Amino acid sequence: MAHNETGRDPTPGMRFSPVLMARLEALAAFTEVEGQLTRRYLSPAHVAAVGQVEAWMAEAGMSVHTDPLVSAFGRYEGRTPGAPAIMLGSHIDTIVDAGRYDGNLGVLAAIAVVAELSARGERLEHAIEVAAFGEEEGSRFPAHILTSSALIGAAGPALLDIRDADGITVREALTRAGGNPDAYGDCARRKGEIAAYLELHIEQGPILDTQGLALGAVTAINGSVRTMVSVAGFAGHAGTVPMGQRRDALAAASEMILCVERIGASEAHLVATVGRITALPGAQNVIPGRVAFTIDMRGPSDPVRDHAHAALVTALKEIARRRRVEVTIDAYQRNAATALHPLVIDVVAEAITACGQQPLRLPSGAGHDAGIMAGHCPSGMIFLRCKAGISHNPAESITMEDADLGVRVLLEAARRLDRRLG
Ligand code: HGY
Ligand code: MN
Ligand code: MN
Repeated sequence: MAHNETGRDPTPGMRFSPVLMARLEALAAFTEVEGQLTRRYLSPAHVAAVGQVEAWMAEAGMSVHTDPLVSAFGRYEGRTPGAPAIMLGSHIDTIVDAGRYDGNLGVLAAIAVVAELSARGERLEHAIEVAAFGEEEGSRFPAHILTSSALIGAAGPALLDIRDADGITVREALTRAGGNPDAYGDCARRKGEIAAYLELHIEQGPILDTQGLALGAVTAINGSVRTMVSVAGFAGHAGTVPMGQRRDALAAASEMILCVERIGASEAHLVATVGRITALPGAQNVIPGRVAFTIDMRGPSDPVRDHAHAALVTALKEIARRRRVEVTIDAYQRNAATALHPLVIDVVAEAITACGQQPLRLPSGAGHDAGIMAGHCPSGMIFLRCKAGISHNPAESITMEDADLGVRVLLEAARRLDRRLG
């Protein structure tokens, strides 16, 4: 893209997205399940995708390395080798039966930005690093935004003992995937190595699409608390135990789940979701004795969210008492609501304007690696419109035109950040 002092793009046209969209399709083939995109952290599909992303990084002129937790990094030096980097990143792990763009778009668009700089022989003051994080979703291990947390030094040895649904530990999975579990501490970057972090990501909500806008400057990321609830009743014969004598764990959990929905709807901007449930022994003719389900509660205000979560815990315990079942409630991961950096937000808004679009400033209901990086360096996000806000669904979609705009704005923002960070 030709670049002039006004920062306005004199050559509108889809310069980047034909390759970008083709690569997003190609990357979607790295899946655990034929016919859908499921690429959980450290699966063979994820490890193969890391290899493909690193090949594209190298092709774009970057030096490449894989860290001990199997995140991929590409580095494009600035005018002075070894200079602090502007990191452009996102994640390449996915949920089960995912769309193509959640996470993957940000990583491949960042590679397109470096390819453009490289093709033009353009060097910035700062290096550019591209990060392809893993286990952002937490769809394999109950520990989301895991590898970006390790990058900022927030991971401890306990992470290696976390188990997936099959009982495999992070340590075992890393060893199988060619990672280096005992060197997880080496993932941590020193303060100052990364001057800023910027992530292009689909909005995963309907605001941009509803307002007919392509891009947004993200102001904050909602905080979340992830909880595992276990209900213990008493298994029995479905045909013989009178209804009044049952301690039915699934019926109790069902009443609890409706309570999650009621309390989630009790505050503006608060949301609460039960995404997964297991009922054992799971036979048609047995009264369920044990049930486990997840709760994902989020909101822009930590105090409001925590107050709602406390009310929910009280309500679940009351339901358990009344139904004579045992309940254990493990709030295993909390992430604070995070404001993104004012300078980065402004630069993103300016870059959107420079690319001929109206910048909307908006918060993110979804969690992102940027929420972790914000604790380490000035961080921000560019949201790209996705059709009807659909995400965490294979129907997730973006247009070729918007994808091209996304790369151009990411490139423009990187150039502007380079000048503004000093
Ligand atoms: O769950 C989230 O908000 C993100 O998609 N990991
Ligand atoms: Mn996601
Ligand atoms: Mn994501």
